[in-house]
Amino acid sequence: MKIVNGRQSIAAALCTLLLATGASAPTPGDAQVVTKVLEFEPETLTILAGTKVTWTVSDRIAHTVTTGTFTLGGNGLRTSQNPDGRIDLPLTKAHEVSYTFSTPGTYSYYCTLHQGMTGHIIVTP
Ligand SMILES: [Cu+2]
Repeated sequence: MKIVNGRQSIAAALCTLLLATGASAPTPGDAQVVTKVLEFEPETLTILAGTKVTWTVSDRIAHTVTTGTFTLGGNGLRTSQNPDGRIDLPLTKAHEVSYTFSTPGTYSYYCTLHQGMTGHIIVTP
């Protein structure tokens, strides 16, 4: 009887492990990026194509979500930026930003108001 219980425990543990692994894999649907004291969290978000990403403010500071290319200096602050026009919207407590990424690729974005705020959305097929 003890052996059976042991096997059940192992099976339960494996099941939990599988569920935990499954939960960390990207799934289509909705995803969130939240601002935290002048950072986008997570800084890099991996999603499946067709996922709608919503940016929300949790640091009570006004930001923007602006897609494009940029270069970073050694201190992690942007030294140049080139918006691509895909997304360029104010992000405030009252104005969330949502965008559905339908085409696989890597999309970089930044906040035009804060030189240290950058992020990436990796869209997989
Ligand atoms: Cu900002």
